[in-house]
Amino acid sequence: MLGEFRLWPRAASTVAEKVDTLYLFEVAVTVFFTILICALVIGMGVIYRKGSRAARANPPTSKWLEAIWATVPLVLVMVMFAWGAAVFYEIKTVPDGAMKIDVVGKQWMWKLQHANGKREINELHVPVGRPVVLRMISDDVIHDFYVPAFRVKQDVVPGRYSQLWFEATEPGTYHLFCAEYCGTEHAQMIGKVVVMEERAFAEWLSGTSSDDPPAVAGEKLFERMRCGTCHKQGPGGRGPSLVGIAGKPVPLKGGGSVLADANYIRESIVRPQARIVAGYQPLMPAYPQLTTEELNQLVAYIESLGAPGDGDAGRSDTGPSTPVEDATPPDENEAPSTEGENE
Ligand code: HEC
Ligand SMILES: [Cu+2]
Repeated sequence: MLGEFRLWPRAASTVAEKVDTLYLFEVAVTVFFTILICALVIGMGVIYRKGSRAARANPPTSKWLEAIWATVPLVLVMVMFAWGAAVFYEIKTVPDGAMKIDVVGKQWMWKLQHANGKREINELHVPVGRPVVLRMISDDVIHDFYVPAFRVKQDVVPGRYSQLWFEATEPGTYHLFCAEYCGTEHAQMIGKVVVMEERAFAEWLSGTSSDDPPAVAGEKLFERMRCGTCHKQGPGGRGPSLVGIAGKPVPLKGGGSVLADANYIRESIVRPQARIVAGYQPLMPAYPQLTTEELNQLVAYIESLGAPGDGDAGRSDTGPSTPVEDATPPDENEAPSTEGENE
């Protein structure tokens, strides 16, 4: 609960205990060697103090002793490395079908939006026992989304999406902090994560919301900005069709290709000249007037255009990326399904 004094934050996510176990192991190893080394330094200091009668002739030399004190630390450090890498990999790998939530950090608040359009400020409601993935971006300076009880923390930077996933294991209310100093009111940039039972969450989520889902808002914006004058749904436009590009490799002018993840799509709108699609002219104007949220909406809309499966591929920017050689050919039988996962 908030406000209660504890030495250790509650462990309320699937990774929390794993992080704690690793952390305790490292603390235990450190404490053990600190005590051992201090004891030896003090003990030897006393035994061999000036004027003591300790035998000083023939100091013992042993190759075995040296081998041991080189090998034991090496093994311990390699265990920490392998164990740490395994836990890190788990924290960084978003499970399939995770529930998607948009996060915008700005001085000095967290703005969140669920896939059905419902918005929250400084408060995030999530269901228990279900993986949730946050797609985060900053409106201004670097912030950092930190939920101690979940043992997850991720920088939220301007101009680029980062992501964070967790699965809460216990209903309750948990602290949310900005963990990157971000200006005068950084200390006020706090909030809470409310973990609810699935049923209560569904009820909460379906409660009144006057906002369109991001993808729908994005479609309206796409029309208002007249993006469709160049981007037709089929071939023949001055710009490429955007249907089904999300999560697929896009061939670039001058060779090579790039995975059309959220960051690429966003960049294509903000700085169209940065990377030009093969076979097209650099005709697209930049859109510096679009706000962070509008860009999120356009990205969500483009991802929803015939995205494979639940569109997850387009949203994972740190997960295992698809090597270009493995790319599915465009004629593969892949019915453009709607976002089945979130509703
Ligand atoms: C004047 C025509 C024109 C307009 C208007 C236009 N685009 Fe483009 N767009 C292009 C062209 C040409 C390309 C391909 C060349 C390039 O990469 O810049 C492109 C590329 C893109 C890409 C990358 C596509 C890919 O296959 O990798 C995205 C995403 C995109 N545009 C989104 C938009 C959005 C969103 C808008 C409206 C806010 C918009 N465009 C308005 C001409 C246009
Ligand atoms: Cu901040």
